[in-house]
This record gives sequence, C-alpha cells and structure tokens, in this order.
Amino acid sequence: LEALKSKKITVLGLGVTGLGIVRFLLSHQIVPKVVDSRAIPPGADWLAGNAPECEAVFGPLAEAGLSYAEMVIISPGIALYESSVAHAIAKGVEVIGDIELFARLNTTPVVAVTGSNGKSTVVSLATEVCKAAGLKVGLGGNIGTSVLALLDEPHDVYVLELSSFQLETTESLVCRSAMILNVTEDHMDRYPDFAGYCAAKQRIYKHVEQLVFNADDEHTFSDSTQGISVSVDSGDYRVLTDNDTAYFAAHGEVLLPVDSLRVVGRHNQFNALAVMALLAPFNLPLESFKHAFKSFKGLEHRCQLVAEFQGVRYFNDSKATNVGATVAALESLAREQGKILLILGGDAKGADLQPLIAPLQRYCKAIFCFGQDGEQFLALHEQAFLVDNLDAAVQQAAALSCNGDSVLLAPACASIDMYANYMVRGEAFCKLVAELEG
Ligand code: UMA
Ligand code: ADP
Repeated sequence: LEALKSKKITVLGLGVTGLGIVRFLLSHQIVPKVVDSRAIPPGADWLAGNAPECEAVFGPLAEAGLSYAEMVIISPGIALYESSVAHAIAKGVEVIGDIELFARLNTTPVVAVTGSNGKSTVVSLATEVCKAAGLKVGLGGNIGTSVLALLDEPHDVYVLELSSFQLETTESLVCRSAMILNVTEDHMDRYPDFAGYCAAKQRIYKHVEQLVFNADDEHTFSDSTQGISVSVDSGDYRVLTDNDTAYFAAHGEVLLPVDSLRVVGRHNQFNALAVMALLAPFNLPLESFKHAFKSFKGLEHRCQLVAEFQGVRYFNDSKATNVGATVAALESLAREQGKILLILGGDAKGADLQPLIAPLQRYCKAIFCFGQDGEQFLALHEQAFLVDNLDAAVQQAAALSCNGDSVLLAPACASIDMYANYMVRGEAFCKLVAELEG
C-alpha cells in the first residue's frame, strides 16, 4: 500500500468495481483520478457527493489522458484492447484489475471459481458450507461485490467468483483451491476466438495449491498442474450408487446421499461435488456440508419454479445468458420429450447457436423468440414464433401449453438490449406469469 501512495493512479470505470476501488483507495488516503467513458456512470453521484477531491473525467476515453498515469486500475467491462487502454499499456503504464490489487494485499486463503456457468451457485453454496462450519467467510467478485471491500475486516477464508474479464487483469492471485467449472461459448463479442476466452479462464490456475477440474470438459484441464477431478459419472468427486441409493463420493468413499441436496438437476449435483472438492483442503466436518446442502434453496433467476397452474410449470432461468446454460436448463428440467415451451432471445453476443439444435428438437414443443437477436433462433425449431416482447412470448407460450408442459424462460442471451440486467428481465417474467394466474 505504501508503494501506491506515491503513484499517480487512475481508476478506469465507475460501476460496482470502480466504486469499490475508489472507496478503498480513499480509505487509505490515496486520491485517484477517476475516468469512465460513459457521460454519467453509475457512481457519478456518489463521487460528486463524497469525494469531490477526485479529478473526474467522464466521456470519450481518448480525452482522459490514461497514458499520463503511472497505474490504471481498470474495470472488467472495459477491454484491454480498447485503443486508449492499449496505447497506455504500450507507453509502459501498469494496468491491473481490482482482483490483482486484492491479491497483492491479501494473506487469507482464497477459494476461486470461474467457468461459463454455475459460478454463482458454486460460490454461494461453498460460502454456506463455510458458514455452517463456523468460518468467517468473505464472498465477492463477479457475484456483485467488490473484493476490495472484503479486506476491511479479517476473514478466515475468501470465496471469489471470477469472470474471464477479471482474470485477464489478474497476475498474482494465490489460491488455496481453484476451479474452472466448464467452458462453453460466451462473450464472443469480447474475444477474438474461443481459444482467447479459454486462455483468460486458465489464468485462475496460475498460483494454485489444489487445482480442481471438470473431468468431462477438456477446456478446464491444466497443462502444467496435477489436480483433482469432478464429474457426476467419473470424477475423483462423483456420484456413486450403493444399495440403490445415490451418494456424493470422494475417491471412492461415499459421503452424503444425493437427496441431501435441496436444489435439483444434474448440473446442481455437479455443483455440489465441485463445492466438496474445492473445500477439501479445509477439512470441514461433513455435518457442515449436510446442513448447507439441505438449506440452500438455490439463487433467484436460475431454473426457478415460479408458478404452477392448470398443470403447467413456469420456470424463470433468466440467468441463462448463454447457450450452455440454456442447454443445461433443458437437460435438467425435461421430464419427457417435447414438453417445454421455451422463451429465448436478447443479445446473443455473437454466439454459435448450433449446440442448441439437438436439445431444442428433443425437449421443446415450441420456441418463442424475442429481442435484438430473436430472429437468429427461428431456424432452430419447426415450431418457432417471432414475438415483439416478453409479454407476447409468455401469452403465446401459455396459450399453446397443456397439462404436463413447462414454460421456460432461458434466453441464451444477455438482456441488455431490452432490460437493465437479467434480474429485471426475470422479474418481468414472474410478473407476467402472475398476471396469467390472476
Ligand atoms: N462501461 C463503459 N465505459 C466505462 C466502463 C464501463 O461503457 O468506462 C460499460 C461496460 O462495457 C459494461 C458496463 O459499463 O457494459 C459495466 O461495466 P463495469 O466494468 O463498470 O462493471 P461493474 O459495474 O464494475 O460490474 C463488474 C461486473 N460486470 C462486468 O464485468 C460487465 C459484474 O459482473 C460484477 O458483479 C462486478 O464487476 C463486481 O465484481 C456482472 C456481469 O455481467 C454480473 N459479469 C459478466 C458475466 O457474468 O457474464 C462477466
Ligand atoms: P454463473 O455465475 O456462472 O452465471 P449461475 O450459478 O448464476 O452461474 O448459473 C447461470 C446459469 O447456468 C443458470 O441458468 C443455471 O441454471 C445454469 N447452471 C448452473 N450450474 C451449471 C452447471 N454446472 N453447468 C451448466 N449450467 C449451469
């Protein structure tokens, strides 16, 4: 920290991350310059009211003088190849993210999780297990909390959800355990190709003591470090059946019955196994896993059953913002073939939609497509309808549904073309479903 005090620091981005960085620096008597390309970034009011001593430049980055800083602490929403940032890097300016700053200051054990899908579920469940074991646990990162705020108080362990964007600007994070859960296409508008996206995720393994990987997904393997594997069917951590009862098991030893886990679906069994593997170095009592698995209800907007009437189940999986998550939702919710009325569309982020074809054909009765890229999905199913908005999608799906069907919002797209975020989209869906009922 002392070294930072003598540096000219620019905080780039004033959203959740930027605000966290500014607050942290100010609390250590470091006054940064603050830059954001948006005319009025989310933290503008806070900054004006609480830190008028910070010079602020909002608007085109080319005019922000990034190259004159000694260090830029960049937010994950801005790419390193953004021309003003690339120019500053070329001039020798050090550019790091908030996770890197955290890593340089932290001495507490870290459990870190990345992947295309399941991150928030895994870190939340891991946090519950740690709490049940009596540990003081700090949860942060891509899940919505600035990691630097976690340093305010002492903790026994940090559980971090890390996005590929955050990992791009992280060099020295030391992890007690770390895992890439899975890698399927996402954020293809930000990476030159899939290999670039995978490479960003691999950075989580740089300084890891216990590496955990997904035995069914080679993109999660490490070239250099031995690790322990997770897979429902074949990992070091796996599901084993004994006397007709399915158990979570580690290295052949059964630990807990699978039905001790309240959240359902095969992908959640995988998530529970991932939690067990990631927390193995801490030797927590089995009882704390049992307690947390029983009480964890799952997170909102993830395959959430929100209503059931006239024999039709309505699921909100608004967090399915990429193709892989929609495929997982279809595979875990389908009770039989051709019973799902799927609502999808939004900002497809340049994704390849081909992996949707087989599960859509198999599990969906019809699909309802809306939003900026809605049209791209029409060719994927014989019963595909282009609709103007979510309202029309819910109405039409409900009209076509019959006893035993499910209506599922799992858009395979980001929501930003029509909503502030996936949560607002999910809430809109729940409201529309409630109106159907009413
Ligand atoms: N932006 C600009 N100009 C700027 C700065 C940002 O236009 O100067 C835009 C970005 O392109 C982006 C938006 O503003 O569209 C938000 O970017 P940000 O870097 O300010 O984001 P934060 O508010 O700091 O939130 C970030 C994560 N968001 C992103 O990486 C886009 C949050 O994850 C995370 O919870 C938070 O830091 C705390 O760590 C959200 C997310 O969508 C949930 N993550 C992506 C995902 O999960 O798919 C990666
Ligand atoms: P993330 O934080 O990586 O976006 P979430 O836990 O929020 O992950 O879940 C995002 C979406 O992925 C949801 O639609 C959820 O149902 C689905 N999902 C959760 N776990 C997995 C998994 N292990 N594999 C594939 N999809 C998953």
